[in-house]
Amino acid sequence: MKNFKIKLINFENKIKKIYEKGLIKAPIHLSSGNEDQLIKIFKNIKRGDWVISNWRSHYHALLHGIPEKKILKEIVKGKSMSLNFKQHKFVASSIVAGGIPIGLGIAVGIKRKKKKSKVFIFVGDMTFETGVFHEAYKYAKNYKLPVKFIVEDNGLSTNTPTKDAWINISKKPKDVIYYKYKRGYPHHGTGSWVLF
Ligand SMILES: Cc1ncc(C[n+]2csc(CCOP(=O)(O)OP(=O)(O)O)c2C)c(N)n1
Ligand SMILES: [Mg+2]
Repeated sequence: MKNFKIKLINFENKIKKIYEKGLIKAPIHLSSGNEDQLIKIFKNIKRGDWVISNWRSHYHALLHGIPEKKILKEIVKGKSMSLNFKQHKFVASSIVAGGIPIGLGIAVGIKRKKKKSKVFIFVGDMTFETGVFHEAYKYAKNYKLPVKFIVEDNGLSTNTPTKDAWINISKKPKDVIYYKYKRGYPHHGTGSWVLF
């Protein structure tokens, strides 16, 4: 576990260095600060399960067993915000809530084919407040789909405190995995001004 935490942190540090040299000509979204929580969550995610992520997906991709080199190659190409590796059952969308209906559709397919795999859908605390999330949550529950939602709460929607924007923060249902963390980086970039 300790080794994996170091692997995750080293990976973000590597991306940071490459980005600050101006070699990644697209936004990057680092997290930092949620390594322990994610390592624990991914203990229950099998390689045959699907992981649906968002713009902040580097840790999810690494923890789902996608080789570092493959991820790095895509990030350097400018694909950090939408890492997709179908062969590894990994989907990420840069659209807020964009991955949710995709994950739901995959789960419907799994159920129809009577397969055993599950779909794990990661959402930020602001994405959790969207109508898309709540419709998908109800649908997944009503049709007993093999879906598990994980809410990653850093308290922020880009730079807006989520609770200021939404006032009545939704109650987290008991069957949703939920964890809090303090973002170690700005919403995107590294905090340094980069000229391309
Ligand atoms: C449809 C859409 N609207 C706006 C954006 C811009 N945007 C990117 S991330 C984000 C905030 C998301 O906050 P949260 O779900 O809490 O995720 P976090 O980035 O904090 O992990 C917004 C508004 C977007 N990507 N897609
Ligand atoms: Mg957030």
